[in-house]
Amino acid sequence: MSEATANSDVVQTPLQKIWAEIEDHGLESYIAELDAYGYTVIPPRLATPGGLCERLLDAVLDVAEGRNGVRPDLETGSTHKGFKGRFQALAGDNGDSPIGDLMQSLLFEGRVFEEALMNPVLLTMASYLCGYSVVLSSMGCFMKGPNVSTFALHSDTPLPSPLPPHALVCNLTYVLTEFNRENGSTAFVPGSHKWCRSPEGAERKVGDGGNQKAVAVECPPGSLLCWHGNTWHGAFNRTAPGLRVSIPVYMARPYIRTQEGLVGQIPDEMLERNPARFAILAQQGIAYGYKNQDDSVARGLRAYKYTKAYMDGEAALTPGSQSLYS
Ligand SMILES: O=C(O)CCC(=O)C(=O)O
Ligand SMILES: [Fe+2]
Repeated sequence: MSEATANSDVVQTPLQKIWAEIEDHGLESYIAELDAYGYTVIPPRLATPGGLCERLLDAVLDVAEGRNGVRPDLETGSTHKGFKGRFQALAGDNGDSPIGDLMQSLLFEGRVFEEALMNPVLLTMASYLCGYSVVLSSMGCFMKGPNVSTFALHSDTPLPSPLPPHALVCNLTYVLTEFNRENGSTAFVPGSHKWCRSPEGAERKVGDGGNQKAVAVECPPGSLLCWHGNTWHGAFNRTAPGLRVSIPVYMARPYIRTQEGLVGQIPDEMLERNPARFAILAQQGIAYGYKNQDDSVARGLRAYKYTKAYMDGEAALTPGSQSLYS
């Protein structure tokens, strides 16, 4: 690090801290790729050590069995072939769900999902893209069997175009089964995060006769697929037997409307067993969204309590620093 970047009078503490984290985890080349192309794949050895991928896969298979009453068939995909489910309306006459089954609100389904959220590599990528005040917007699971419908290209930024160049949201997806085109992997348009707009009309189509700039991502189970919220992406349909399973951890800056509404929903024991940052990630630092006067006071006090605990903890780690909370 140069003399200037080591000096907190010159470079803000959050920038110094995020760079130190990137170096600690050996993520420099993935950050470069993310900046250049709008997405990157972090390999399993860095993204999911300690059997995290296998434990997440087991856990989502259990959730699927619990919610749908049938154990998913990973080998043949027969349980999810041509799945329509609640996506009947989207599917059209000859179509099926472009994303298979979508199981939402996983954070409450077991400790392994808390671990997935607190994964230091995932948090480094999220903090780099959306700041240290980033929150969880949603954590769900896509479970897709053989299907015919491709998933149209879109950006994840929940705003009309033009989009700001910095990431308001980011997507950090745990890849739990092999991703390639035949397996229905995610499609990306490299560099599209710099265009600051969402795709429209014919440029949204994935697959034959579709957007020729869309490429299939290829990576092994256990990878973490990370993208800037503006990056154009969708998915190829799955032509191979079996299931494609992934957990998108969708994160947002705290002033962006989130998919899940977690304020007041997190049990105290879950907050107590996790570090102070967990409460911030779980939206407990957000005061907006109150229902009445009493709720506005309660939410304000709760937000102050959890934000202070997080900031005090960070300040103790780096005495004399400027606020990391940006
Ligand atoms: O199904 C896919 O691979 C794309 C998922 C997606 O669009 C998302 O998680 O935002
Ligand atoms: Fe998306």
